[in-house]
Amino acid sequence: MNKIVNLSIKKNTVIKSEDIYKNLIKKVKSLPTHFLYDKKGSKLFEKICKTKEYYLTRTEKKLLIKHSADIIKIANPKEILELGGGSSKKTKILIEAKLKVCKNLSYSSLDISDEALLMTFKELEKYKKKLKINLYKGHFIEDLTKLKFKKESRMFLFLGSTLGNFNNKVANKFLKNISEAMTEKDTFLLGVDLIKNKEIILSAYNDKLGFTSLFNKNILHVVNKEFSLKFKDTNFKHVAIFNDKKSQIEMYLKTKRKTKVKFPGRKEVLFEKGDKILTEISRKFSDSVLNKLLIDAGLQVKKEFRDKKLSYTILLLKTF
Ligand code: AVI
Repeated sequence: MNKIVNLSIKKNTVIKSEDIYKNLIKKVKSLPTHFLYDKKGSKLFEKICKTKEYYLTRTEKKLLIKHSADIIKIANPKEILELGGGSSKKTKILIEAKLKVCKNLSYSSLDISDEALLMTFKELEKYKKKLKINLYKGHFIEDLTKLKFKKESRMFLFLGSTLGNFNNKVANKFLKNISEAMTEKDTFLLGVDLIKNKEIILSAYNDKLGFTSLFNKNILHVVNKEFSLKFKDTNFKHVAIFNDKKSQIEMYLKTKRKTKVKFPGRKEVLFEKGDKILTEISRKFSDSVLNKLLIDAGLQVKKEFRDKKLSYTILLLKTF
């Protein structure tokens, strides 16, 4: 088994109980999104990806199957570096395309979740003879620059429209970080969900089997464990709405009844019936918003692979 290298998440980026408390007494209450992705959350996300409503994974996979040979030919990577890759099922398509035309490849995955990294390893283990696998535990914004790279051409991967989970400021910083880490030989493959019919988007975040609801509520178990709290998930329901103005899904936990949560060494946080806690945003980009983000980060499109019907795009980018 490959060892997971811990990039030792900086102390000042570790969230304290105090920060959770402060965010829950604000008018717009929220919990940090990354707490959705513990072991159970990562498994539930895998299940969401397989639901019939969640078009993102399927569409992106289809695009990769169709264009992987082309992507590999243009990018010609010696190393693939995936940021927040989840279980890397889709990345396998690119790795296979590359291994068809060459015998050696390095693959590095940087993810916040041990579980996701282990799933990645399981998924890619069979290529071990030809593929050097490096697993890094860390945050793909703060820890990206800590990675040691080969000087040869690399392809950064950021798939699944995870960019949509960042607000504009964070997305901007993230893209700039990547752009600054890139040399002119490197490329960056970015998968992004675009604006489309609202009903299609809404149903993707309100699947009938209820996996998104379980995934959302799981954040309460994570913060309970992490900060010795006693949120009862039965007091909350999953709500996902589409904010037209911001062009984003907003996922909330809405209180079903008046409820309170005691913070160790602090007062209780009181929730009125109907109060909402924001747990995640998922932006759906227009071409103009996306282009502005790319230009601001010093990135330009080398080639685009787009599914017109489901409005999803994979961009092969380079720096300018
Ligand atoms: C990981 N990320 C791209 C997913 C999304 O679609 O924003 C997370 C997710 N949340 C609910 N369903 C899926």
